[in-house]
Amino acid sequence: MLRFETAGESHGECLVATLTGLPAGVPVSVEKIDRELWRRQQGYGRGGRMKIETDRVRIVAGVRHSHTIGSPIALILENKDWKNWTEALPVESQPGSEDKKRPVTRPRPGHADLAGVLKYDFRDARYVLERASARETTARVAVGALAKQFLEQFGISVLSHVVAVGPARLERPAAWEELVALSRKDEVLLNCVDPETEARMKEVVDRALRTGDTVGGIFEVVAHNVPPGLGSHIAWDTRLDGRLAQAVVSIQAVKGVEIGEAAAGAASFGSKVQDTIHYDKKERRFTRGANRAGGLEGGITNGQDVVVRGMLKPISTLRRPLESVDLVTREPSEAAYERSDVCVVPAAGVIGEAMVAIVLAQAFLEKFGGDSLGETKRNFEGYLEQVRRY
Ligand code: EPS
Repeated sequence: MLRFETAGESHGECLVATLTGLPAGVPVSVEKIDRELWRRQQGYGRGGRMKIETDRVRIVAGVRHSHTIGSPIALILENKDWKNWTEALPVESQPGSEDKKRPVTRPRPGHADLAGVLKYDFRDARYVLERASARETTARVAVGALAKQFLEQFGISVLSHVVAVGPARLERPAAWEELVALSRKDEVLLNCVDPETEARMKEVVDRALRTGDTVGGIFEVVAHNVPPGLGSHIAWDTRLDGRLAQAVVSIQAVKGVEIGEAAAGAASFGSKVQDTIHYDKKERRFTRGANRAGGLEGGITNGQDVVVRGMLKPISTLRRPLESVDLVTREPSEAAYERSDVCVVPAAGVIGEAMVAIVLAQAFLEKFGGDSLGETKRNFEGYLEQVRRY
C-alpha cells in the first residue's frame, strides 16, 4: 500500500516526509520535484514568508541513481526562516529559553489556534499554529511530485487552474491544453486560463490588500488519461470519489469539495446531468456525451478526466484583525497578526494536484500492484488488453 507521512513545524528546522510503497525502478527527477515546489510558492497575493523561502527537496533515502529502489523514500525540506526562530523553538530547553518564546495568546478566528489549545491543554497557541500552518503542504507537494512521476509512467497527468478568486469567476470550461500551457509558465499571476478573468481576480486581491483583508476562491484539479476502473463501488471506503474528497478537504483552508459539476447538478434535473453513453463502432470503444460526473461513477473512474474542485476560505490571519479574546486575561482583544498571505488559491491548486496524484497513485497500485515498475506495467497492459477486448 502506498502511504506517506509528514512532520515539521512551520518555523522549525525543516519539514520531512516519508513515502512508502512505490515500486522499484520508477525514474525520479529532483528537478521536477523542485519545479512543483516552485509552483506552490507562486501566485499574486502571497506574503512575506515566500520571500524568505526557496523550497528545494533533499532526498536522503529510497532513491539511488535516479530511480526508486522500493524502500521508503525520505525527503527533507529546509525552512530558511528557522534561523530566525532557533531560540524561540529549541528542541531542548536552555537556561532562559522560556523568555525567548514567542507566545500567541490571541487566537485567530478560523485558525486552529483556539480549538488546538483547548484540545492539547496549551496556554499558548504557538505549537498549534506551527503545525496547523500551510507550510506543511510543502512536504505534501514534494510527495505528490513523486506520485506524479509514477503516474507519468502510465501516461497519466494531473494539473490545476483557478476557477474563482472571491466573486471573480471563470465562466467557461478550460481545455486540457490550456492547463498544460499554464503549468509551463514561468510567471504566475492567479493561474487562470482566461486573461480577462485573471485581471478581475487580481482586482479582488488588490482590494483585499488595500483593506487589510484576505480572499479565498476555488481551484480545479484535472487528472488526464486516467484508465477506467480505479476505485470501487463495493464499499464506502473503496469509493474513489470519497477518498479524493477527503484528500482535498484535508488541505489547510479548504472547506468544501466538488466532484465534476456537483453544485450545478444539484440545481438541475437528471435528464440534464447524467453523461449519456454511446459506442464508437469503428474505434470499438464506449464514448460519453459529456463529463459532468467528473470522471467518476459509483466511486470508480470511468475513463474520462477526473475533475475535483476545492473551495478555499479566505486565510484566517488578517492584517485588520477580527475580535477575539486574550487567553491569559480573558479580556476582549484583537486576534494576533504577524504577517500573512492575502490570497493562496493558485498555490492551493498545486497542493490539490499533489493530493489527487497521491490518491490516484494509491488506487492505481491497489489495482495493479507490482514490486518493480516492469511488473506494474505488465499488469497494467494486461488489464488494458482486457478492456480493449471487452
Ligand atoms: C501560514 C502563515 C504564514 C504563511 C504560511 C502559512 O507563515 P508565516 O507565519 O511564517 O508568515 O506564509 O505559509 C507558508 C509558510 C508556506 O510555505 O506556504 C499559516 O499560518 O497557515
